[in-house]
Amino acid sequence: MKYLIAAFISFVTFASFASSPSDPGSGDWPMWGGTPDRNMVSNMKGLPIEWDVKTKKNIKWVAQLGSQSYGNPVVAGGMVFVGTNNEGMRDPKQGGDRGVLMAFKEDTGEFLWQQTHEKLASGRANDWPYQGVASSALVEGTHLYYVSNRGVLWCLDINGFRDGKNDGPVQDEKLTGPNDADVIWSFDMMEEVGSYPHNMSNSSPVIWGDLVFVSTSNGQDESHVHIPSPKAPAIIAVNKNTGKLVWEDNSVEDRILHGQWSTPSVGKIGGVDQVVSAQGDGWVRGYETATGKKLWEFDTNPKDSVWPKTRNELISTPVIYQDKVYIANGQDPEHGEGVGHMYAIDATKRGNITESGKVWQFDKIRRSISTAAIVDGLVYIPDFSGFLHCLDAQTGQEYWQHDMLAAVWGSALVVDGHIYVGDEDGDITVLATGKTKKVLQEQNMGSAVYATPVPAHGRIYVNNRNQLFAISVDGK
Ligand SMILES: [Ca+2]
Ligand SMILES: [Ca+2]
Repeated sequence: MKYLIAAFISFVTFASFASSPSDPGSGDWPMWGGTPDRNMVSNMKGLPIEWDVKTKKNIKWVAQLGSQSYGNPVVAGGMVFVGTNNEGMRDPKQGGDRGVLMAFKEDTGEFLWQQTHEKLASGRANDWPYQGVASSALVEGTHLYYVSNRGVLWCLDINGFRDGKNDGPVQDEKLTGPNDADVIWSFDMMEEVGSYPHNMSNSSPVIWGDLVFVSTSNGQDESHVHIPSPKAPAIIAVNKNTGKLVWEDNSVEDRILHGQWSTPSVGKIGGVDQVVSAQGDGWVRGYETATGKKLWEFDTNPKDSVWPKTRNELISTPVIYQDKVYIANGQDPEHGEGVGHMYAIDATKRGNITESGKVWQFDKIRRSISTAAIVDGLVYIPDFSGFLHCLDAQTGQEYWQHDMLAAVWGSALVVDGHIYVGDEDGDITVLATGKTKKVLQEQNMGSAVYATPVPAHGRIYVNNRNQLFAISVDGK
């Protein structure tokens, strides 16, 4: 009887997980978006909707980061990992301007270890001063993957040297103390595939099977006319165990409008495992995961649009939901506000699907670099002009919008009937999900929030420019 009950419980668990592919199902938040489809939703319950960073109400802990933090936190293996710069220097031996990935203990916020990267000698063209590590890490088992400010894809041991072992084929780390990173392997995209990242490398890895996928950030040089590496791929697939290149694709060729700062997504679409990549010519492309065979491509810009006034690039991450891809276009925040377009794309179609794959187009969004959260048939997506939109996932009809009164760089997280979204003024607004707008709370984090709040084990983790917060009801 006991075994029967156990079997039944595991069946129920599997069924509830299967019905919500966008929830990691483990209580962790191990990658950007939580799951490979990148849908910013979670099934978690009991998260706080109000807190106060001044009085410490519902604040579990606060950890110091650098002065600018564009990476988003991920939570796995009892740790929180986040990208930042080196202005909160943890080790005087590693001084100066660097990109930094930091690991903290999930329960206490104790700093555990870091990996730092000096800036590229080529300077702002490839590696903008003080912007640090802008990639959100991915954790699978004991391995952590991210892209550094130098355009290198890293695989590290999440336990560093604190496990008393130097893991992986890389054994010649110069720093091997308890606060240093244990490297498994690395893949230098500038050296290996000739990419020339424009201003920063920021792709957040995604894994499917044995492959890890990242964008190369290949782009223009500082002239904003010339593309130094027109033959370099926009997306690569690397074996997650060996760090060897498996496939690459350069459909974008020399048509990059500016940079390539979107991040790939993966899902089963129409029964086919696809990696979806938003690229520097404003097109979104779908590939067979195992082979890199291109399945479809979709232009997100109207034919008569002109760069940079009305034609946009893609910085937002594509979200895969019920065989469709949801994405908004926009531009580098430095370019300011402007017109944008949002699409639902039927990714079961093949070839150039700009017409045949267009399920709907929404033109009342402004330029957006945010990623959608889709739940119960509703899409929640902010834009860079500060409007949060609620759209019908099937039709694109807008139910409501909310003016945050400041630019939004991050994305909305939806969990337990609540929408959390941060803005450049440092406010995090919490709204109720549903077809009617309802603002529940607003709280200020003390400095700009470029990141997206993430849920893990009953807490919310979010970073402002220089601090990482763990937020939970009664500081649990
Ligand atoms: Ca180790
Ligand atoms: Ca090692």
